[in-house]
Amino acid sequence: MKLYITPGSPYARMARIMVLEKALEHRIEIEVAATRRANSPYYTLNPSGRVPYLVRDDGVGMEESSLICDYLDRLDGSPSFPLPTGAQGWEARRLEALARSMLDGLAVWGREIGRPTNEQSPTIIRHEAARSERMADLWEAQIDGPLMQGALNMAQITLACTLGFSARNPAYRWRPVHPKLSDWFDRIAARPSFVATAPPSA
Ligand SMILES: N[C@@H](CCC(=O)N[C@@H](CS)C(=O)NCC(=O)O)C(=O)O
Repeated sequence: MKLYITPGSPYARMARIMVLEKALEHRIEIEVAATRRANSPYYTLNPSGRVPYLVRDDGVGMEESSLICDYLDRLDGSPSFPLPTGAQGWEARRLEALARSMLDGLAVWGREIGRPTNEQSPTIIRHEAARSERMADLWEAQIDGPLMQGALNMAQITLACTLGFSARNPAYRWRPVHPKLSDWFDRIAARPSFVATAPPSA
């Protein structure tokens, strides 16, 4: 199978972390895709042009980090990150959705600052910067919960890839007033799968 990524993409990073956490390196080849450029040959493979993108052994391609992570987790028939049942399952999905919501905002901000300066929108940048501050405040209050402190799960992977995106945006400084979140991030960022997939600095 082939997993298409870019080294700086936090969404692709989730899939790359899953490959490492599940020890699937022998089954999944990682390919760097040429995204965000006119007429990239990657578009013939994946018309949306997005990463992550997993081309399965049967030749079928799949988008969406959450779908790809779930697929990779179940490849060996023994999922390591299944959703808990009952109320805990809803809590896990609630937390994962919160983390993804924060990441989606940061991705908009990241795209904006990637444009030529004269095409950037200060309004969008202000809006996303403010959203990211509110979300970091929320996480500072939620990070002590059992699902964020317990065994690795998709909510933790999503939040850690979100916070790690600060390497790509120097203006996204969430650490100073969020000491608990900062400690939590440092612990999870030390895992080999996170170290190996750390995004290059902008
Ligand atoms: N909802 C998607 C988002 C994927 C996404 O937006 N990826 C970005 C990189 S961070 C991308 O491929 N952008 C290329 C483009 O917009 O053309 C997921 O969770 O996989």
